[in-house]
Amino acid sequence: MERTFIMVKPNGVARGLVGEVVARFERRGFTLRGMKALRIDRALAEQHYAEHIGKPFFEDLAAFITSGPVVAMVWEGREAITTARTMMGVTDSALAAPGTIRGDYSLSKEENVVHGSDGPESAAREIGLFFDEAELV
Ligand code: IDP
Ligand code: MG
Repeated sequence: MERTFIMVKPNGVARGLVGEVVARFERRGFTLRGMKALRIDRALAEQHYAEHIGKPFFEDLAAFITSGPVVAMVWEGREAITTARTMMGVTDSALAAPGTIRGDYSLSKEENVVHGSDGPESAAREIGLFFDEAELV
């Protein structure tokens, strides 16, 4: 069994899409191990998106991700990381396939509703960034 870090971004929370995202992971068969609503501050944004610091879109990304509450989750299941990325769709929502979260709920490259870890190392790092071990069931 594998764990992945999934987050509903500020536009997804503001638009009332938390339940929609949760329902998809539940119905797919994943087990919810942790969940919290929080407001990301600048320092956490820089840690979470460390790989993107210095890229042209980083300042807009940091402003967006700190703009309102997010919902952070840990989901567990077989091939969780890859399967979650498939369920989310590609980064640019306009290109994301219908039936994916981004492909069903966004047209934006930046405000693309959800974040999901892209590999085992980032999953472990991101889970540790947002959750204490005691917060995971
Ligand atoms: P991912 O979320 O699909 O893993 P990443 O390349 O890791 O995509 O980028 C992180 C986030 O940064 C994206 O989800 C999106 O919100 C934003 N982003 C990525 N590329 C661009 C861009 O070219 N313009 C604006 N925002 C971008
Ligand atoms: Mg990424």
